[in-house]
Amino acid sequence: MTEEMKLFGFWTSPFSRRVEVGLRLKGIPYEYIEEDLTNKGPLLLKYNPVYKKIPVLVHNGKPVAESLVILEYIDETWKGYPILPEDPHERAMARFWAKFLDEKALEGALKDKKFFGGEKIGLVDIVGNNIVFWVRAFQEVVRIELLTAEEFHVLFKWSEEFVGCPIIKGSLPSREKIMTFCKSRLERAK
Ligand SMILES: N[C@@H](CCC(=O)N[C@@H](CS)C(=O)NCC(=O)O)C(=O)O
Repeated sequence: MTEEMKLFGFWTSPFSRRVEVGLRLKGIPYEYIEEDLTNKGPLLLKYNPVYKKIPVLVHNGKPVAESLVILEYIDETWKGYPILPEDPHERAMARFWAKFLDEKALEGALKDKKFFGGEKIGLVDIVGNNIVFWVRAFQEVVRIELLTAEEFHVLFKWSEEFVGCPIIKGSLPSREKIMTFCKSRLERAK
């Protein structure tokens, strides 16, 4: 059976980016549909009537909403490239830190590992992509350094490894697009 995979997202959203990274790591082809969040389409409202938010993944007509739920769905449906560890306790820890990262970022969970997922990118790395993505862009635009190699060397090293990954690189908007967006936001805030 041919799989039909549609992702409703928005280009600045780190939440839809999480899903794109997950799909790319698994090698699953998908159709990306950019949603106008100022004028939400009938399909988004139909597929996510509770939150009316992107991302929504629609697999063979069946919608799944909420980025963390979608990542787990992807991981359970396609076995290649596991996003969550196999061991139940390690899985619980990955879920704990992923949830924690949704609110705060910290170096403790990383310790001396290359990625939160160990040697490979896993759930927590995917969830943490918004740190890399936005902190680095904004700090460049406002010319202040929040995530510096000196102060946060563990996180900094991780962010370098993460953005350096070909699959991650391919799923991020261009630097130019990010910079233009950050600058316009900054101007609006002034
Ligand atoms: N908890 C959600 C958050 C998703 C979210 O905040 N999406 C935003 C875009 S970044 C959205 O759709 N906003 C539209 C709205 O709030 O009306 C997830 O992890 O998927």
